[in-house]
Amino acid sequence: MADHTKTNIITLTRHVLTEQYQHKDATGDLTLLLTAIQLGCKFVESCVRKAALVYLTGLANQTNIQGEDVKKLDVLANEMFVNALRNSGKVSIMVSEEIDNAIFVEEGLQGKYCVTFDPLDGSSNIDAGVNVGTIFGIYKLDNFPSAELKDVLCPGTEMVAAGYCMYGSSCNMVLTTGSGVNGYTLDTSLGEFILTHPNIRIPSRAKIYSVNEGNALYWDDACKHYFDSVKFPKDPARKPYSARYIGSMVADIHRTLLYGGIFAYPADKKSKDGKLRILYECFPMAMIIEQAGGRATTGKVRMLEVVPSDIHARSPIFLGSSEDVLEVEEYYRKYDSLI
Ligand code: P6P
Repeated sequence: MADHTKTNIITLTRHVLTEQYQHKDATGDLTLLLTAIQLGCKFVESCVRKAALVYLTGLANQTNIQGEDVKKLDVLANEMFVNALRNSGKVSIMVSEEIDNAIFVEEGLQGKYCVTFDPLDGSSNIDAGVNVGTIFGIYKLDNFPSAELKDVLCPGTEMVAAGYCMYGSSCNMVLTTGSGVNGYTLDTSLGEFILTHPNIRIPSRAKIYSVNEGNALYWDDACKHYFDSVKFPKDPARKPYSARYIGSMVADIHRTLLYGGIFAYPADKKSKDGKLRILYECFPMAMIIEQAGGRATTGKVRMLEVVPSDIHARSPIFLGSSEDVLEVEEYYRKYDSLI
């Protein structure tokens, strides 16, 4: 039998359609929405790729709601995703890390989905050539065409899909539509995301911890004792964990998903709710990790069961290999502390 692998290419669109057809009520709308997201990611990939060459990495002399200096690439990425999602005709509400308020799409272009996204997470690392990424979560409106803020201020368990696109040595999209996690690599010659990592499963445990230890002075007791337990194991048979922290969430999560271990951005005395935003950082990554067989917690409760108080609300988060995250939960039960 001839090898047709090279001509039997499974693109992201074909793969999602195959999954969609397994749902009797599928209309193809999610597939078309994901096509718009793919366009945004391809655009951002091309900009990040040449950022240094066209001086796109300089500050845009603006600040976003987070009070962070906004780099030009952030502005470009945000505009691209807003336009692509609006013109897909499949979205009624958008929440962007770069925009203070939710965007309600005008009549005539409304669709039955809500999309939360961080168009370019980790952008402060761009000048150093560190991997950055786009993170997104997708909700389905229960009462379309009615669309209200409460449709996105709900638990992460309501998401129907979540994903990220990492811009690095290659461009990798990781996506779940609720039936497992798949990875796709952008073939720039075809302009298509190709299925390269089918059915990703996270190891149940791995000796890697990923946290910004520069905040250790401010951690609560549970956090301090947990990380001490993996750095200075009491059991002589257990080796210390390795430290891996990039400071770009998409890159740290991608490594955690593939290699296992634990990623954390805990609450601390400086930031009582932690730093990462629930709707477009914590929830999408928590859904991906759970769909790959891992766990995601605030320390006290399942991450996906949190109800955000506002669209830019933050939360502490620990996620990764199930056995490692279960140990964190034990420490929080034992020390019952959250700043
Ligand atoms: P820190 C990037 O700014 C980001 O939002 C995430 O991508 C990353 O995980 C985190 O902040 C890093 O924060 O305080 O460790 O620099």
